[in-house]
Amino acid sequence: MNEVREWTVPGRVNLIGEHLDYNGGAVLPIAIDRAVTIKIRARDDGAVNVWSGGRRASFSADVAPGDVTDWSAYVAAAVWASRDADIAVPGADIVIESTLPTGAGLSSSAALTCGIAAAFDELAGTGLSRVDLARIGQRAESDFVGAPVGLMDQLAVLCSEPEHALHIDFATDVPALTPVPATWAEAGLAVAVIDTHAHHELASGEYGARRDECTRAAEQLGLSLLAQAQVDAVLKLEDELLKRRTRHVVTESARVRGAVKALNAGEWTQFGTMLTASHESLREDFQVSSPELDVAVETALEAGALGARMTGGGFGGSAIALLPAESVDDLRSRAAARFAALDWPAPDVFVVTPTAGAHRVRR
Ligand code: GAF
Repeated sequence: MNEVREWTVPGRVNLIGEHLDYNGGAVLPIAIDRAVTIKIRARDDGAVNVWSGGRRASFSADVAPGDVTDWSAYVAAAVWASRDADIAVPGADIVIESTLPTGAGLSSSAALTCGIAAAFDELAGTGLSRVDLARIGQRAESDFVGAPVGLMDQLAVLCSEPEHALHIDFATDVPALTPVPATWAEAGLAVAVIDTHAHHELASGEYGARRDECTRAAEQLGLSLLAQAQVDAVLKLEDELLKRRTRHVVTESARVRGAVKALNAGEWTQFGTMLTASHESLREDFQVSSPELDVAVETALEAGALGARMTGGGFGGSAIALLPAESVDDLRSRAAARFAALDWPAPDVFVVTPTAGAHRVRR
């Protein structure tokens, strides 16, 4: 009987730098202390069996895009992308458990695909780098599931270090990764997630539409990537929509630079200001927020947050707030009351701390 191996793969919260990864900009996520656990045992008969939340699915290890479309599609996608990257997958039994909500914009899908790729890589002894594994996770989502995502989430869940944010600069073909100490807890502050329960779905058209708009704006500016645009780029465009998208990318890039300085210096008021300004830009210029996310951010600011913003792709999902640790309970009750008044289900509010990327649990 083959040995069972266990992997823990965290979700992520992006502190700032939204919709910049696919534009060649820089981002600043943390891996969080909510995770997917993957127990995996190799099989030699070419079958893949998956158990999760009382459900079971089975498919062949030589699965191809289009073959699996039910709840196990992300697992099938990771199997397909791993094999396509020359990792030998002879079959497997996989049990998945999670403390990471799905559809909350906290990268449960990246955690699953990257964790499975990392586990197969280790079982097969292929020895791929974490960046290569991240690309396998990205390929699984874009070419199997049909969500044309960037590479931020995969790198965050694979490469983060405990107590650090991960600055990822996508200006070059191989992204540059720099851990930045994340010390807000020492100042009595916390980062809280407000999961709005408004479903977020990247495979639906809006995310891809934003990518296309950014590509068009870059083309009109004669750039290969929109994050290369200078401050005056907006003046050179005629289309009002493309001006807005470009303004977000240019100003968000500046905010990431400012936020990294503030994080390094422990300038928390300044850091918070950047978060809130990022949300305004995502709401007005990039137009990826939602009523639930806007109310979550407003409520966090009313509860005394130094800054708050939506995190991840948007169109639902979660917001984050940087606030005094002692104000988290107040935020939770205010958010419950605001959402109830609007007939929305109560959001989940929980504190997250920066944790390590995917790792094998050794017993
Ligand atoms: C989603 C995508 F998966 C990321 O690649 C990134 O573009 C993000 O939205 C927006 O910053 O999480």
